[in-house]
Amino acid sequence: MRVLVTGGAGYIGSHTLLELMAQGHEVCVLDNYSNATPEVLTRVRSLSNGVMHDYVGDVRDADKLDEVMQDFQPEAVIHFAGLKAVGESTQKPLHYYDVNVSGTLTLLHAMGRAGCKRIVFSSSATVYGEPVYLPYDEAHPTNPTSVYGRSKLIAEQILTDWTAAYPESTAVLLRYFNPVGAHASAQIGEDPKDIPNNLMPFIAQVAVGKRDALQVFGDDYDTPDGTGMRDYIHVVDLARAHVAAITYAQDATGARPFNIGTGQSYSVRDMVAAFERACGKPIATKQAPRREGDIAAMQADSTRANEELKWEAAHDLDAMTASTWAWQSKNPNGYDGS
Ligand code: GDU
Repeated sequence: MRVLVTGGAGYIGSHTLLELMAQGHEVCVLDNYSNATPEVLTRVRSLSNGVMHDYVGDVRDADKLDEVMQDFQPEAVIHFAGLKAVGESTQKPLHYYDVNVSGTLTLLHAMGRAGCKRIVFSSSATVYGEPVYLPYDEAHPTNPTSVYGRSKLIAEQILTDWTAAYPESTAVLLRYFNPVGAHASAQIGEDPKDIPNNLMPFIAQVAVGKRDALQVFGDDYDTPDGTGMRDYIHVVDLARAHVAAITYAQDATGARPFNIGTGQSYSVRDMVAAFERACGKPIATKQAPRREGDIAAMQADSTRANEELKWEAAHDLDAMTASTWAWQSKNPNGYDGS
């Protein structure tokens, strides 16, 4: 299929491009490089013989979207383009709603003008909010606790209403758990611009000597070692879930959410220990208070994705940490070093 990938130069988008092209899909990237660099696509091209087009532009720019749709004639869109920092979303709520909600609306209008009826949407487990039960299944109540989480849920609801009004359309809503890891080539990976907000890139930067110590946010949660527990998923497994979603969208109609996780969860201390095994050196840590808004533990029930998307996670924790270390040690300054 011809697949338009918004935000294709980002962390998850770039890995997805490679998996799509490996399965023979023709891809077209639209990215505004607000949190990415064109070097990503240079590397993706060097790793694949597939067909990839690319445009620089913003998903809120209707004229640019029309140009891309007219040139490329996509049969499906994977919509990654968006903002994702939970803390920042509280400081800049209108900006988050503008990019994540208005961006999705502008894209849907452009798809309508171009006759494109399939979309795979980059959503998040954060739409569930405080767990009523675990593991979360897709029927779990949605009650996000941040502006970021609400922007994702609102976009999901818009997509659901859109498919209800246009019966031939389909929206696959992928609710990601915690993506980590890097491509086996160690050529592409996660490259946060400032101080990393997330655990794995922070640990990786301590290991490579860019940061002194990891702050462990909270040691008094109701978990076996007192630190927060998450369902970490290898980014290549997550990328493959998008390929499975594209295949599913070929025949499906309507909107359907899918959890994309492994069903296993690990604590902050588990992650530090696993990373120490991967890099062969100690990771310095400092105990810190709980981070506002964090929950104790979360974990996915991904049975629906296993059954309906015919997808399952294949990489274990050691593969996640080893690939992160390979990427970080070969690219200590991320894409800037090239
Ligand atoms: N943590 C630390 N120190 C750090 C960073 C994180 O101890 O420097 C801890 C957190 O307290 C938490 C765990 O590590 O217990 C994971 O934290 P992350 O920031 O890596 O991930 P979150 O689960 O908080 O959030 C991520 C994404 C969100 C959202 C969410 C969905 O950042 O955007 O999608 O997953 O589950």
